[in-house]
Amino acid sequence: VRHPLENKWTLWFYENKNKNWEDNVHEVASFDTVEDFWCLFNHIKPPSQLSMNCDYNYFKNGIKPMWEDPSNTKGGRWLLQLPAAKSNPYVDEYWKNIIMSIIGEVYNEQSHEINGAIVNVRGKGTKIAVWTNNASKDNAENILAIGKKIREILGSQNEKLVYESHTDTATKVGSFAKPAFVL
Ligand code: M7G
Repeated sequence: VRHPLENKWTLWFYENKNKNWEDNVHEVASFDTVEDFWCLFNHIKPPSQLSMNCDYNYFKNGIKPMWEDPSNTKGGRWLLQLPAAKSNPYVDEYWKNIIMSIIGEVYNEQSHEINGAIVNVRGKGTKIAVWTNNASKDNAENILAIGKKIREILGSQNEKLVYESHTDTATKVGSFAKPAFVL
């Protein structure tokens, strides 16, 4: 018996091969049942064992994990910045719980605003982000509801969460964009 998911999802993998950023991002596999998700998820390394400068991207099928995708151009991300994965006992757990939350559609009326989630494994630290499709200030209520749900999913560690629009991220100077919201 297979349990269908509300949406079909695609895993993309980023590996730095000194090409254009876009050419380093590759589609790996898609799934639309709980069983196929676990088969894939359990088959690949968790973030803590991934090589430096790699990303996993889980996005709704049809949405590319890039600012330029029409579903992302007006969107943004809830961002969790953590110490480097190898030294952080929470990274894999957080990542698993975040992915389960998006494919399980736990975001209530805001579920349709969720486009995907990304983990960036970097020397300076690991980033986990949930990408949403509407970063407009008018949408603050929904953005904050999603952020609070993410906080719930992460549990009691009280990690800092910041929301940035992709426009701000793409045009930032230095390491950080000015966050639109902080939780
Ligand atoms: P990152 O990999 O998200 O984070 O962005 P990092 O700085 O911790 O490594 C690194 C760089 O990759 C950005 O400054 C961009 O040059 C490029 N890049 C990242 N993303 C998510 C995109 C994207 O969606 N579109 C394009 N064109 N470039 C991107």
